[in-house]
Amino acid sequence: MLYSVRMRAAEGVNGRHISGAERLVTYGEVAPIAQEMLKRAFSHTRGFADFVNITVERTPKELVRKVPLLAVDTIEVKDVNAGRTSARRALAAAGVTEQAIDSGIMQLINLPDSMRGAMLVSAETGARLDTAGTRGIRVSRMDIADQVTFARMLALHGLEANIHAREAMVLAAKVAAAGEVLAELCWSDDPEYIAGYVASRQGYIRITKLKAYGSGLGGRVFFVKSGSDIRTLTDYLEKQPVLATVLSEE
Ligand code: WAQ
Ligand code: MG
Repeated sequence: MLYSVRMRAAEGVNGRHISGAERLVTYGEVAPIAQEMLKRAFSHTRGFADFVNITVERTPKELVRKVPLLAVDTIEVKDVNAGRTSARRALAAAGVTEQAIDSGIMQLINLPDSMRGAMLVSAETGARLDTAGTRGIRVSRMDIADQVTFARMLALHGLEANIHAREAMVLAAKVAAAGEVLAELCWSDDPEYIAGYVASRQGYIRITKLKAYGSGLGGRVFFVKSGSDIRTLTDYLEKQPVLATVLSEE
């Protein structure tokens, strides 16, 4: 039996999003992880959380789907402009149209504030496809299958102490494994974390600067193939328990 442990912190029950976290762990890890999440919720750079929700849910192992972790590559850029250009190039290479790239980036940078979830955007037209509004679709119930192998792989990239990258790689692996998603664009809503990534089945491309230092506006855009069933995709992203496996040590 595994346990899904999820945390969401906000300024008030339906207030401004502060932070969230998702893990899928054994019984013995539930209490320490819940405690760690609580500590995180109360010490976040986005602000003070006056509402914290931690959910623990039994998850039978038989329901868990294994997905491959993506190969990691880093593009060093000199500034945000260069970073966004690299992101556009990577999205285009993954098959997202220019129109959808423009639209996805505009929808992200025009948000009044960061959402707790992601936007589903057509990879062809750039139109928003989900109906989650300012809440977004939250990917949940995922973790890494083997922490030890993952730690070794992160260390090879000099990322062993980088919790942002660690969590993002797991999320990106789950998202890329959805047949409906062509590519993902992300940068953090943490004001001090300026790196982001473009992910697709071809890999996880880290880009060292995707937003200005100090900005609390981040987000995720999942570029969805045309003709996809949005209900099926949303259900997979929110509900399907997933463990990501490290395929090879690059
Ligand atoms: N499901 C869907 N969207 C999410 C989720 C989730 N579980 N968690 C966060 N988001 C969305 C939400 O709109 C947030 O505002 C936004 O993404 C940013 O979330 O390799 O830390 O957790 O160095 O702040 C990129 C790492 C880190 C790059 C991204 O995102 C690297 C990060 P954050
Ligand atoms: Mg954040």
